[in-house]
Amino acid sequence: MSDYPTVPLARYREYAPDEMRRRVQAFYENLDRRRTVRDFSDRPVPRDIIETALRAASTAPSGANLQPWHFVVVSNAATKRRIREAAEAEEREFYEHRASEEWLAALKPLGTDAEKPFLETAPYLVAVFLQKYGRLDDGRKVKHYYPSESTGLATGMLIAALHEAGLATLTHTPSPMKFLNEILGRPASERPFLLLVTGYPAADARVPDITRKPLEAIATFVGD
Ligand code: IYR
Repeated sequence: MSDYPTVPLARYREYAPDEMRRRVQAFYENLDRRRTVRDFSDRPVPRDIIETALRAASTAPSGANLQPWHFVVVSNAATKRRIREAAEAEEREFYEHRASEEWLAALKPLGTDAEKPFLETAPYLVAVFLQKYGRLDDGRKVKHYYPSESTGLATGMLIAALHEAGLATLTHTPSPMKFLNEILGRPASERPFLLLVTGYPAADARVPDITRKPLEAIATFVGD
C-alpha cells in the first residue's frame, strides 16, 4: 500500500442505471452539437467563463499528476494581430510548398486556406503549451510523463467545457508554432500544442457537411 496520505472518495456520485442512461445520452447529444467553427463573431465574452472552462480543463488526468500544461489566454488586439501574421506566414508555406497533394486533398472538404482572419476576430485565443518538464522552486528540473497524452486530455476537456458554455471553438495548428513561444514569452521547455480559438460563432457561420463515424466503425467490444 501507498505510504502517502489518502482521503475518502467523498465527491463520487453513483446513479441508478436508468439515470445513467439519461445522463450519458444527454451528454452525448450535447457534445454531438459541437462543430468546429471558422467564422467567429467579435462579440465579447466575459473572461470568467474562460477562467471556469480552464479550471474544468485542469481537472484532466495527467502522468504522475504533474499537470504538464500551460494556457495563455490572449484577448489583446495587437497580440492577436502578431499571432495572425506569424500563423499566416507559416500557413502560406504549408499550403504553397510543404503540404503533400494527399494532405491538400484531405483538407479540401474543409475549405481551409492560409487566410486566418478568425485569429483577430474571435475574442479569445487560448494557446495551449505542453511542458516537457517542470521546475521546482529551487530551479531543479522535474521530468513530466505522458505530456502529450495529458495535454491532449486537458484540451479535450477545455473544448467540451467551452461548448457546454455555448461557445464555439476552432482547434488551430499552424505548423511549426514555435513563434508562439516568442510572442507569448513562454520558455523553450514548453512546446506549443495547439491554438484554441473561441468566441461566439458569426451569425452567418457555415460549416462543412461532414459526418462522424458510426459506433460500429470506431469501437469493438470483446465480451464473453
Ligand atoms: N494547419 C493548417 C492546415 C490544416 C490541417 C489539418 I490536419 C486540418 O484538420 C485543418 C487545417 C490550417 O489550419 O489551415
